Amino acid sequence: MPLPVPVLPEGPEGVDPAWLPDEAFRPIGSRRTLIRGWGPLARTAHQNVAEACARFGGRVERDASPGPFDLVLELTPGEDSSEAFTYERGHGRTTVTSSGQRGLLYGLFHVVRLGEAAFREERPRETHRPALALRMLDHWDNVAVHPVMGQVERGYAGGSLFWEEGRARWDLDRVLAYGRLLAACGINAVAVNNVNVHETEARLLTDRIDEVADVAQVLRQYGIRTHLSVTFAAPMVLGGLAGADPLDDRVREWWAETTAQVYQAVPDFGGYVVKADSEGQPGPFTYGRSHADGANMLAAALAPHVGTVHWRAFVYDHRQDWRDRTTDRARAAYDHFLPLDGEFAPNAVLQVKHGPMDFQVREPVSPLISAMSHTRLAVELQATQEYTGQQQHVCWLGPMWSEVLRFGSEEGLPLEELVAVSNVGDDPFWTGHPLAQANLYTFGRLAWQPQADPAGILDEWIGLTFPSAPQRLIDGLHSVLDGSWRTYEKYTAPLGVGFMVQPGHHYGPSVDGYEYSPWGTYHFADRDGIGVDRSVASGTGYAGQYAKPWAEVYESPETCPDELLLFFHHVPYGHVLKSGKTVIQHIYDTHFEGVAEVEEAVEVWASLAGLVEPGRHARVAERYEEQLRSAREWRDQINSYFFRKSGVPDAQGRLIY
Ligand code: GCV
Repeated sequence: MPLPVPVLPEGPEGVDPAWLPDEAFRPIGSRRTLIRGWGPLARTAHQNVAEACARFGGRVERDASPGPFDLVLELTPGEDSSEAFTYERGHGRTTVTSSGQRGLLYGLFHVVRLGEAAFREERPRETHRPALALRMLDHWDNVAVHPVMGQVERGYAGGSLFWEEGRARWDLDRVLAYGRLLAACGINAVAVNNVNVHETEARLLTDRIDEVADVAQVLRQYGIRTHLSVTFAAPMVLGGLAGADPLDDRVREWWAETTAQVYQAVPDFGGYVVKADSEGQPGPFTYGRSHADGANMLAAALAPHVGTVHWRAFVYDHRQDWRDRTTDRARAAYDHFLPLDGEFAPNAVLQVKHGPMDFQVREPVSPLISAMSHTRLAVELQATQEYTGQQQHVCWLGPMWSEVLRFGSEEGLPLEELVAVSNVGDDPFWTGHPLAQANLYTFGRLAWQPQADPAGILDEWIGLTFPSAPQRLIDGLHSVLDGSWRTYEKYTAPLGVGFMVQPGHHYGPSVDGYEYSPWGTYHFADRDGIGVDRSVASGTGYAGQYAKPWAEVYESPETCPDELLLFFHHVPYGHVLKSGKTVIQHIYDTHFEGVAEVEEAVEVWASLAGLVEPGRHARVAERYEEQLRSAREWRDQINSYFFRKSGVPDAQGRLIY
């Protein structure tokens, strides 16, 4: 029985279509498509094609309709949960097949990405499948507006997409549009609330689970499973128990019953995300239990429902004294978790930040990731630009993430899952800075294929977001985005030292902002030199947490890569880098260069006026003004600080205040 041609719910007014403008669907919408097979996501695929056809004059048919067809999307017998699809073009027809609902939808978006080429270029059958099973976004969204952090912790794109006026949004059209964008870059899971779980948000687990169900019901239409951040203390704060000891039977029963109720409300619920014994959040240490005990208790509650617990490894001492040179925050995750390797339940995933500190512009890859060979791992990236310009600055993170994912060996990191902290809010451009959308898209595509060339993904994003753009626009967009991470690195903290930011909000320079704080974030600059000695021979021993050859490479200033030198070593300002420059001259040069690169990008952007839709152009131009101001401030503060400390003048005699 053919379905009536449905029309997608009206898109939310005034919202940027990001990488799915109507125009991206023209090649499909102006042709004849056949969809074979039934199911919820086949229906979603049908809706998308039908909407495009209504706009561009093509037709979409179901099942047994007579041909000919330009495009056939077909569900084949087999594994229903498959995300893989085949693609081929021959005899005047493009065919996508999958045995899975998600696979079919991903196949459709593959055709959208190819555009006209999907109907012109002959292609033998090829199979596409994601390298990583879980590709998840964590939203640090609060339901209630937090007095210090606002609604979205470290959010730079307005309020929450999910929560409004203290509850789940009544109108979830925007969430549906979000689900569509995410599916189009391959993301299949979303955690809908902050890992710092406050009082109101704790209740999403129990008496407010229906609100989570509302959101899940919408995301499900695009193959996205919903996860929830929960507080380890939930049995006390919600269940009235005296404690939350993970080995106490009453506590375990409470979690088992509560979890069963969650699945009543959300049958395809993905599982829990937990930040425990970290930055003041409750955890198993209170009861003398280990992180494995804590994670396994939740894993046991989730196992009957095939759910997963994501247990975060971001555990460190945040009450340190800067005089204490033996405690090193960079060591903490490895020291805490390596002894537990092999102790985690099969449905417990350890979620590890990509670097050992906290999403700085440059960090080495966390040694824990390669070390936990008997534990399921997810690597956590940060799309929200907490330390990389807060979506005021253009900082496309594709190259950084790609370096992380390719670290160590030909195959890259041993991973099953990739997570990023979302950079999206209720801003009309989704990410505040319209060009920050490229980070979200790149994350999804890298999670699908971690070995992909990030510059190719960037071009894909440009092609989708600006279909039929003239070459000048394509080149301009590519040039302002492609090198922007390195530009940002140049004008901010040098050579792998981090945290030279304003305390609290983390925007803008403050060289000593975190230098005497309890957070374990020091650069130890004095009149003679700068950097943290993390060698085994004379420092904290962190370099020894790596396997060979990295332990040796990082151990000595002679072999340590320049860009991480100050992360691993304390050296004099006159130390000569592999580049041939001294550390102090490198600091001056990169800071002048970084600002010059921003000035150039500002000009490129100005030259694109008229080629970009005016609202979007104006938003980016306004952000560039702030980026330039801020980059100059960074340059001057960093240069003056180190000129004063070292007493060494700039070899080129440029203006240093
Ligand atoms: C959600 C950093 C951020 C915090 C964040 C924390 C984490 O410390 O500044 O806002 O809390 O990381 O990842 O848990």
